[in-house]
Amino acid sequence: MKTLVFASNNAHKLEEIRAILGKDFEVKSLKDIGCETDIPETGSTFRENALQKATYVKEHFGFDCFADDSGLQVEALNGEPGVYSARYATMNGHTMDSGEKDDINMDVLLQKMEKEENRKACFRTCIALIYEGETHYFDGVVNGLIIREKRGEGGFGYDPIFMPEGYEQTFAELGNELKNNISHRARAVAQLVAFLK
Ligand code: ITT
Repeated sequence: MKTLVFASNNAHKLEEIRAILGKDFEVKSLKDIGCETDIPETGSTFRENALQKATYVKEHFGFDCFADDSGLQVEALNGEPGVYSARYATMNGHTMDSGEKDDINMDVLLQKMEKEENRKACFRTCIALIYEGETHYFDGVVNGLIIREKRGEGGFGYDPIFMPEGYEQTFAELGNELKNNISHRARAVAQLVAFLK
């Protein structure tokens, strides 16, 4: 059995990937290898950030490793919030508790989009894998529209304002099971799994 580190402490993401790769790979978290650093993500693309995290683990801990980075890209905003998705409101001058972060990020985006007719957007994930001395990338995209008000209670982040192509409900209304089958992350993970298997 091979050991791979997933450079994340997001329990939900870890559980999901372990369920898929469990029989063939031992997937360790950052905590499992004693990495307590908040690994810097200073790149200007998802790919750069994912590689930065995977490289950090390889260089400091020696394990083969994969890492992901994701976010929302809005066409009318030239791809914003992009790599700044998690801290979009802060970058636009707002201060807040971490509990309100998702809500205020969405408010900032909706306000910028108020007069905008072009509502096209996509969620994007890039996974960088360092495996047996080589680097591989796996991308996942889901296209959709930014609606004008928040709808639904499920998911996280920008889910209440994102309606994926082919559906009349937002990611937050569709429920986690369906979302996790069609999401950007699911698509990137599916490619990673196909490669590893
Ligand atoms: P890590 O510790 O794994 O980095 P994170 O919360 O930063 O966790 P991502 O890098 O995957 O997760 O995503 C960055 C931001 O992009 C996230 O905080 C959300 O605002 C947004 N985002 C990413 N995927 C999303 C999804 O499926 N639904 C809604 N928003 C999402």
